[in-house]
Amino acid sequence: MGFKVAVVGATGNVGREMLEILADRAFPADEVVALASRRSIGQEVSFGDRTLKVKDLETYDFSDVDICLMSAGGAVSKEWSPKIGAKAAVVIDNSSTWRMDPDVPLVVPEVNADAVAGFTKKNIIANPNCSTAQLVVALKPLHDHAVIKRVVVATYQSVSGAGKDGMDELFNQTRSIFTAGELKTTKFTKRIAFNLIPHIDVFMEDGYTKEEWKMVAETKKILDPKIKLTATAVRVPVFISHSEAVNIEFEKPITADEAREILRSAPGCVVIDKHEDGGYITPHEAAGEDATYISRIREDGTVENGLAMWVVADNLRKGAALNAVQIAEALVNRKLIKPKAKAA
Ligand code: 11C
Repeated sequence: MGFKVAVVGATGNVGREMLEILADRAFPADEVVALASRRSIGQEVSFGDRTLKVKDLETYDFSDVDICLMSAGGAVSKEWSPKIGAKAAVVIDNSSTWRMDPDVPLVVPEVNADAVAGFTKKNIIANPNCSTAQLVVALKPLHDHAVIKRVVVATYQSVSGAGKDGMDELFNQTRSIFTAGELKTTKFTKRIAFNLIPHIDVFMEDGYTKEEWKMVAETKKILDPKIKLTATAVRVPVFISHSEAVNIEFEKPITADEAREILRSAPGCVVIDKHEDGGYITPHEAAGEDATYISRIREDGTVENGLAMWVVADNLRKGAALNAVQIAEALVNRKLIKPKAKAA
């Protein structure tokens, strides 16, 4: 007897990936339901070689749902994740709404899988921001070896992080530039085609953006509150995959060769680091893949025990949908939940 899994936000970029990944990884589900807001009812979405008709979130009865993967935006999560949790379904929530709640675990399975056990207070587990997820996957094994003191990161984030509207805006602007059409800017604050925008999410009082703040706060919660981190988050004209230039200062010595060896055998990491033309990963190559790729690992002689590296992952997969499914797998593998149908 398998689980009943609901995917809320099933027509969005991340919801579609969640369905694909559940099917690809043969998650032990007897039934998968696709849910969304009223305007998407009746649309069809792919689940393996089947299609599912999208049902209405508002009227759905969650009583027999075991696991709910939620990716429908912050407002929907705020209202619905507690309601669904109250029906004894474990909600794995991809929004930022619950991440900093002390009663909600924030989990990247390669880093803190055991934290899933803390779901019981609210029946909610939070999925981190995409730019944090890939970063902590790469930092964790190095932290275990040499203890990270400080991280300086600059991100190069794809437009899919801003949803389908972000992808459409890059596509339409690029086409307009070549066809001398009207250049419309609605999703982003400035033109994104053939440009970069050093601004993701809202501005905070200290001049950082919320995206940058999330990387700091989430890294502390998932990996280690003692790590100091500063970030500059930049939107780039790439459709899928976030890239990060990461500079790390450690307490103990670590060479680039040691870091390469550690990362080569670390869960979720793939090292592509040949010191030759093309011997590194680019976001285009990481799109559609599950791994967090690490390239350009080198010692930074400007600080004691410093390393620099380049980290790339598919933001819709490791940054969102894959991480959520891995959290569900961690619950199942630890036998922390069992199918309601079986319990009845
Ligand atoms: C972006 N990282 O690229 C954001 C998207 O807190 O889950 C995900 C925002 C979040 O725009």
